[in-house]
Amino acid sequence: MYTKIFRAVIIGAPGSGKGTISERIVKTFGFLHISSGDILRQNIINNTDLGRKAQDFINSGQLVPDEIVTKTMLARIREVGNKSYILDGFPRNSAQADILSAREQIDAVINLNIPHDVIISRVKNRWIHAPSGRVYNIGFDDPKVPGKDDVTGERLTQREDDKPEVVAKRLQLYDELMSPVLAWYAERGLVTSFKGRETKEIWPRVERFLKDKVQG
Ligand code: G5P
Ligand code: MG
Repeated sequence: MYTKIFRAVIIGAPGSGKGTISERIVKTFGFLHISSGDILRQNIINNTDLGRKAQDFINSGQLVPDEIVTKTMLARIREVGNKSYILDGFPRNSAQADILSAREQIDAVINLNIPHDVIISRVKNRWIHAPSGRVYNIGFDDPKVPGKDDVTGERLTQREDDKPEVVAKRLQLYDELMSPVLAWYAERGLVTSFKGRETKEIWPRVERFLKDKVQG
């Protein structure tokens, strides 16, 4: 459908809708979704060496050390090869952004700008199917059967790091570490920001933006 290879990064605070918007990008444009958080959570479920190393950092709202995440993410990007992708959750600070820019040519940065009060009320209602990364929200994107994943029927869980005190910490860390990363991408003319309170107002704008980019 779309032949041009496009490499995008999606940036936004915890709970801003990066996963939700990425899922729609996957469905509409066929991009691959590479989510550092999903990869780390899958590793925790599978009790891998990486999962064991990452678990305590994630549950307490801290970043997993750069060398662990960077190695994993670069390997995944390499695996993807010559395909369009949307990177979600990586880079997460200036050091990761430097490493990524040395390896990959990023075509666009989609910045989701959602007020903190909206985020705090959303994450309380978030339920996930951790093995796949599928995300639900009570009252917004309900599973067909309460508490069960639509595709596998398996049990949904809440994220350990969605507890209010951990969310507050993640939001603070995000502002501190991502402001310079956003500024760095903005200086290079790569950032397009989408401001709003709801995915239904943001998604049509992201869709139009990407259509112009991939067809242009
Ligand atoms: P993650 O997994 O990267 P965050 O904190 O960046 O986590 P998160 O929480 O996954 O981001 P999101 O993907 O931006 O949020 O948001 P989402 O899941 O799509 O939407 C949030 C909720 O709102 C969902 O329930 C969704 O259904 C709902 N929703 C969406 N739109 C609407 C709407 O319009 N209305 C309503 N009512 N609801 C809506 O990172 C987690 C941890 O992993 C480690 C760190 O420890 C990090 O804290 N990590 C890394 N560490 C180091 N370096 C890296 N690069 C790392 N990457 C991850
Ligand atoms: Mg996410």
